[in-house]
Amino acid sequence: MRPLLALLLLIATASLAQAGTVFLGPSPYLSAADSPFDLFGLGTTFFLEDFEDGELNTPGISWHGPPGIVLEPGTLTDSVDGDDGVIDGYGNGGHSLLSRAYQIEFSNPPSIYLSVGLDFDADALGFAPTALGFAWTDGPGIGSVAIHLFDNENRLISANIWGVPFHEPLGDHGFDGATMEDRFYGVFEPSGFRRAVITTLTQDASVGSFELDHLQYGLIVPEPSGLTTSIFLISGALFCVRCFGERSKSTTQLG
Ligand SMILES: [Ca+2]
Ligand SMILES: [Ca+2]
Ligand SMILES: [Ca+2]
Ligand SMILES: [Ca+2]
Repeated sequence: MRPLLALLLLIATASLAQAGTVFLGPSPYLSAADSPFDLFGLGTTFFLEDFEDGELNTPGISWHGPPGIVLEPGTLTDSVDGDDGVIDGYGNGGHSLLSRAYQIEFSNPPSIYLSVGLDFDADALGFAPTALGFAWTDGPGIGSVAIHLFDNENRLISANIWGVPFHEPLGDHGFDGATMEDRFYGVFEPSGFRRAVITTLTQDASVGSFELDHLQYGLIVPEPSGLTTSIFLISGALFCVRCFGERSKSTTQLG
């Protein structure tokens, strides 16, 4: 097995056994209404960056590594469907984020890792975020999606790979902004995190980036009883390690 992939699988498997961590998705996502997080109200403990103002500028978040490129509305842009005002199967009229980080492993065939790195400022936020999600909107037709979370000492604390690496149906093999294949991925990590890396894994050498949208993150507080407060609107379409009872009081701010 390829060394980098083996490492990714090892840490993903280890983290799945970690108590309290919940991975969410993939689930269809056409607007913020499809988020499994409780988005009630706009506030101070949860944020959603939809890139519609052309920038990554919601509170307490910045690039780690190469900044992504915010795509303006256009024929190749694959925003979340509802951002252009109408859910019609296309996201061309909105803005999305295009990844820039690219790593290739020269196996046969070569393995390609496309990623977006994000830092979270706990001082600015007033807390270390415990929840992260996003909508994957475009990229290779065959591949997988991964999230890796790190603490304030840059130690990996949880990770997951959705799908069989390099073999899972992922994109729609088109570049026209269609939204049928758009999917939400997310994680609840009760210990809090300071950095996240979102990766698309593929062996399709013709694809050098992927698009995401609706980055969402914030504070979810476990209950004193030890049962984690559920801030997720659990649906049958969501994959979860553990399902919980109540909804949180977290609030959301569109960016
Ligand atoms: Ca639309
Ligand atoms: Ca958007
Ligand atoms: Ca799409
Ligand atoms: Ca913004």
